[in-house]
Amino acid sequence: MEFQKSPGWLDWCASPSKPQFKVPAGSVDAHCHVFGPGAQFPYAPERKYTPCDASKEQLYALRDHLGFARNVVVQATCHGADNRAMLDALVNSYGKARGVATVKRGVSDAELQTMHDAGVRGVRFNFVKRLVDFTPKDELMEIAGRIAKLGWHVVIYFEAVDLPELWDFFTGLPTVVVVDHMGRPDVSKPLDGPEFALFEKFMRENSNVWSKVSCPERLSVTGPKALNGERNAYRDVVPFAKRIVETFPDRVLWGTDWPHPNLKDHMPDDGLLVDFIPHIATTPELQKKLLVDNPMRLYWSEQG
Ligand code: 0GY
Repeated sequence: MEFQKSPGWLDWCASPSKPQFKVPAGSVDAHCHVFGPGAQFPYAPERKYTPCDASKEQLYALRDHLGFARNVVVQATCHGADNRAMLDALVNSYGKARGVATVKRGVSDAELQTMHDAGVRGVRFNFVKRLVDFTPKDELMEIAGRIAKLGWHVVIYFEAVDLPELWDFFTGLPTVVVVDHMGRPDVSKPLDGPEFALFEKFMRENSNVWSKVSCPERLSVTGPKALNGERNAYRDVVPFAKRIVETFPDRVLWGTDWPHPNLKDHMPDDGLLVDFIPHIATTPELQKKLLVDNPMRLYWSEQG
């Protein structure tokens, strides 16, 4: 099938630089996606955007280029609950990729088991209104109860302003809960203001809640952008991510978010994005927890 990219779509960076920061051996890119290719794995009819293709081969070439050892491939909303492209990436990764799926209430136990065997270890519940249609919370809670039995976790994606309304649902989830991109804080607001304080309270009071300290390119207001050799990019996001890494060092993950869906302003150089890491995890100990120990515990626990 032929697909037309959404107007203004920004393609991923085809020739990223080599990061100056050498990630520790065995590092995991714990948030990335594959898109199609559309001709092989068509985009979902209910999608809110049509991306450029971004194949498993291209993802794994980036992994090697950046010095990572493993990936966690998160189902992208442009594929809806059709997990075939993500599963195909997992089963062709030689065990170096795990996945996070999107499932509906109708999914069978056999389908869940097949996903588990392929390497899926979580489901994603998305509350970002521009990306997905509403799914009733009782359906999500029912899914959470079923996947908990497989030892999976729930990944949640939401905007900071929606946390108060979603709080009771999130704190009622029976699994580990992983927040995408720190719950999308507005980094133009104070670090110690009420909005980010609520997110810290969410993590502090709920020891099953983890956070990805990813996506500075999405959260940054004043940059500078990870382009043209800038190795100290997105400085306005650094205090937020650094605070979470230092307060909850055993419950943080990092990912590239390649191929960076829906960026409107610029497409980062992924090598320079990796150079963001030592600004938020400033010691070798914190870097190893963030990039190796934590993701291995969550996604490759059988190797622990
Ligand atoms: C991200 C962020 C976005 C998109 C998706 O699955 C998706 O379509 O997650 C976004 O547009 O903010 O984490 O990749």
